[in-house]
Amino acid sequence: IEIESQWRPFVESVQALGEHQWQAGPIINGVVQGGKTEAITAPYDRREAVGSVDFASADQVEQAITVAAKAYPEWSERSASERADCLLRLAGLLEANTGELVALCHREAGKTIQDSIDEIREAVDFCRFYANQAATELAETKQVTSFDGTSRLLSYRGRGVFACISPWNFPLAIFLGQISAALAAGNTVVAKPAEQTSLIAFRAIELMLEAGMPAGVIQLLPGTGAEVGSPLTSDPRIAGVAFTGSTETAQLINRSLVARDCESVPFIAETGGQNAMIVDSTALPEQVVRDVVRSAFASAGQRCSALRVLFIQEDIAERVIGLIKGAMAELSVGRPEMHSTDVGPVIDAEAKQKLLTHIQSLKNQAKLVAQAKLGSDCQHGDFVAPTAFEIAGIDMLKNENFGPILHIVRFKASELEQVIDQINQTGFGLTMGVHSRNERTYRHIERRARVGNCYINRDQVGAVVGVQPFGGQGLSGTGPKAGGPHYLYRFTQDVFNA
Ligand code: TXE
Repeated sequence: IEIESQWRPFVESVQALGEHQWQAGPIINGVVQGGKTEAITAPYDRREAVGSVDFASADQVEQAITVAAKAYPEWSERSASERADCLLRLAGLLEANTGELVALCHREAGKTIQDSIDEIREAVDFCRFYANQAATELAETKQVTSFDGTSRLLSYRGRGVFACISPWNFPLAIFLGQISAALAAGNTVVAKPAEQTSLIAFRAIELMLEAGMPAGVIQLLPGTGAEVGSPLTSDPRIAGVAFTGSTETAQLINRSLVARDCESVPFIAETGGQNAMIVDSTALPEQVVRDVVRSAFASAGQRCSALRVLFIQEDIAERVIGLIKGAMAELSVGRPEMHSTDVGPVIDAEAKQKLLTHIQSLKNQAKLVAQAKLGSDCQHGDFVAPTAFEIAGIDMLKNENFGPILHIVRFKASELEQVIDQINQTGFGLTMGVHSRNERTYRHIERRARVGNCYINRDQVGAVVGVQPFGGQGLSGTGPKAGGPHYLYRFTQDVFNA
């Protein structure tokens, strides 16, 4: 009852905006521009129109960078607290418009109401966190004394125009997380949201302008990676790139920066994972299953932190797998605004096809453990039934499978070190989970795991701005962690004065 009453206002705003159509396009110097129009439909029912977006052209990429470059000197000269004030006002406006943003996030990205609420809250937290950090830490001038006794004053400045490129799976939180850090640090920004979620990004930039952000400081370029992202990141006037998305795209961008001999251009990348959980025989099976189901299938498995490969010690494997089967039979897959829905749609038909192809190929090579049933309301949307397979080893998986698919591997107690080695050898290093009641075991695994975030005896889906910073290593990202104490500094340069 309590949860229902928390949800009610948001469900009501989704219903009130039921037929509403949103429009979006490039925003350059505060003016909305036209472009090639794309229709947006809801992932849970492709018959339902959500609105339309105009994608930016190559000329508009050029213009947006010119405007942002011109606005940089004035913005970077402003005090950190003035810059922070704009972001704090934005945070207030996001809160005031949560109902609309939840509706938009739900309809455009297909997120459940709870995921949509969490999304808006995280975006608000990012804006406040970087604004407050800038207003306190970047406002100070520090005295630095070198080994020969000479003193210098150290202050921080922005770098210039930052390109911020974001994914669809956190269409507001990651989008505004990158932008708010870049702006708070004194840069101007050209932002390219994921092509699937341009509407919510557009609405956020409208609110940012309403909050008093100067028009030259933030430019929005909806469009595809090839047509907008690539020319944007390869423009020599770009002083830094913040990117969140797949490892493949990050590698492409990195190659183009290296080809331009741009080692001095910071490339802040947060990318994919092949996240594992290790369960030993001392773990509590019921708790393991609750956390496994949430880690693998929450948000339809479309979280970068989501569990992909579950390693279970042989002795309790039968019991845990039996419970997983039972839990998956209970999963409700369907329209995301329903309170009873556990798993909503995936983002689009292409993602669905990729996942179905993976499921089909594993059916020939591995043992199908369980597959949840699709609800009767799934036929017009991009739904993938949560599926679990038992596989021979993690090396069978070459890519990240970004959806509700769980792979299970059994291991013997004597093989624990090899299991950790195999996980580390994937080259990814985003999240890992451990379930064990033996403190020596879980501390040992935690020490050996080459991952950004290790979760012990809990689910594997958490990032909390300022409290539990998030980010990976290796193929999963360049660090430092978003929402942590060092992230903001990657957007600054040190300035020393005598
Ligand atoms: O990525 P894509 P998606 C990861 C997650 C998964 C991915 C999902 O693990 O791998 O993000 O996002 C643009 N030049 N994380 O499918 O396709 C593209 O248009 C420049 C990790 O959207 O790589 C979009 O705006 N840009 C995570 C963005 O790149 C290009 C948290 C991402 O697209 C481009 C969340 C190009 N050549 C998701 N091609 C973490 N580690 O924190 C595409 N784009």
